[in-house]
Amino acid sequence: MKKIYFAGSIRGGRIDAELYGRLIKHMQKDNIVLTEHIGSPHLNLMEQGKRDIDIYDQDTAWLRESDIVIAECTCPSLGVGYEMAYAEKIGKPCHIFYDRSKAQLSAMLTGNPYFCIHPYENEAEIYDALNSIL
Ligand code: 6K6
Repeated sequence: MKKIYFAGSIRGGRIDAELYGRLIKHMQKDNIVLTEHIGSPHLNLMEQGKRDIDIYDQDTAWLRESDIVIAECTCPSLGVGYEMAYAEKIGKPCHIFYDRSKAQLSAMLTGNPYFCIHPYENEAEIYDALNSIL
């Protein structure tokens, strides 16, 4: 059982929120996902009243606590990009997924051999990859 930090876009746009929810549910079968709120359809309401400084402190603490970082990067997000760099700095294994028909990932990620990059064409490929990673 691994502690997973799952990263996905919030203020960058919520178009893939349902996908995040399905991925989180899949990973939760045998693992702990520290960031299950990322898949919530009610995130806007949950966000109300939270101070950005507390979000930053909590998320960086969870990154340090995690065993592995999994990111879905099809929808570009500054926060997720920051988290990838933070995870690299503290040496966490980092797997990045994106839909190759919808997005071109930043060269700052694809050009860095530290990251395990998984371009996919359909959702089933993500579950296969997650099963072998976890
Ligand atoms: C959500 C649910 C309850 O409270 C909230 C408040 N917002 C955030 N909570 C937790 N993590 C956040 C929040 N906003 C951004 N993040 C982190 O940055 C997440 O871990 C995401 O992976 C990433 C998204 O960054 P943006 O730039 O798309 O917001």
